Amino acid sequence: MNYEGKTKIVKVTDDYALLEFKDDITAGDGLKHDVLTGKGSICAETTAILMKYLSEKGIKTHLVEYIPPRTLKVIPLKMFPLEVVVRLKKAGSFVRRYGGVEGEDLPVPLVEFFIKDDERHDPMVCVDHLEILGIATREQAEKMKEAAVKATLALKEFFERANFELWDIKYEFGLDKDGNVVLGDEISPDTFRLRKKGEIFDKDVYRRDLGDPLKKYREVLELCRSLNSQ
Ligand code: U5P
Repeated sequence: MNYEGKTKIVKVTDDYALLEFKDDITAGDGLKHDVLTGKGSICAETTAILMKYLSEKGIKTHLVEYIPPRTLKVIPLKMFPLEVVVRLKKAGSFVRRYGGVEGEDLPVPLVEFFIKDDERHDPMVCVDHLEILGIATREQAEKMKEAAVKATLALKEFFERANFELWDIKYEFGLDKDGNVVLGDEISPDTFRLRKKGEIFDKDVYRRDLGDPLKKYREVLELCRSLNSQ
């Protein structure tokens, strides 16, 4: 069975799934859309490096192997229709909702759940919604929260080695065949905010029309390659 999303094609076979990264970039619930040749391979390899790092830190991910240039072999997951955001600093929709200054520290990592639904602009929900709407049990929600914070602190440490700041990040989780909560989808400049001395290395370059996003995405991949080989 095949599924096509805004930025990926998923091909499910008996034992594995293949996640093919497209060159598309979107923002604003899919209203802004472009094709950047080479983006798919950059995001696929970046995801592979970061998920391998996270699995070494004890976090269960769907990654089996990177198949160059733009595909990941992964274990099939039944995905929760959710985005799990962890914030270390104030930015983006946090600032729009609650105020404050971009880049200000949060005292502890903040976890937010959003239902994936472009038409409703991805409504933010709490654990009670997840239970009552039948999206996830309280226990599954707690597991997502715990894994998301652990992954974020590990990635923060990874990027800090090169003096980059991880501001926030979005994860997607699913259940494997044994019912374990496993980290799926991707980890790339599409899904996190990464800064160095005020310079933007993530999709905000595209969202805010600040230049060539691909140049920054390439620099993040080079950074991941070099930190990974240290
Ligand atoms: N994010 C996504 N996909 C979305 C919405 C947000 O990956 O559909 C990521 C952003 O790139 C950012 C974090 O790193 O989640 C928080 O985004 P925001 O809620 O501040 O827009």
